Amino acid sequence: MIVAMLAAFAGGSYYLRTRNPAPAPAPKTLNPQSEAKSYTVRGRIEELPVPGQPSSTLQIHHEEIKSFVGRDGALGMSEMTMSFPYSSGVSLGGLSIGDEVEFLLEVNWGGSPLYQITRLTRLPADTQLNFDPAPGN
Ligand SMILES: [Cu+2]
Repeated sequence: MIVAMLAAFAGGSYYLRTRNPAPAPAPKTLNPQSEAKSYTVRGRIEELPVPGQPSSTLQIHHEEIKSFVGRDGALGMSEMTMSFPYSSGVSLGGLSIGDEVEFLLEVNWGGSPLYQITRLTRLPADTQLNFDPAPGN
């Protein structure tokens, strides 16, 4: 009895396998929006989040990121000051405005958040960042 049931089950499963093959795995897409990328970036801290002030952010003037792939696939991001979300593992303790830092920026245009800093270290105070000189300098 049990043997008969097993045989029937095995036969049924064989039937399903042969008549309804599983769909092939989707081919890996080359769409940049679904590719997670990370960039090592240097910059200077312009603003730090202040506890109790939700509008305050981690703001960094970052160097040009030549290999950056934008949401539309465009290559490169110029130097600019912008706010960055950061992961819970990133400690900002001991950092001050004006500090020069190197950070890992993880970008996933198909994810949430779209981008965030996942690692950040302070650079030596005499680090020369590559910023365009301000007009008149
Ligand atoms: Cu930017």
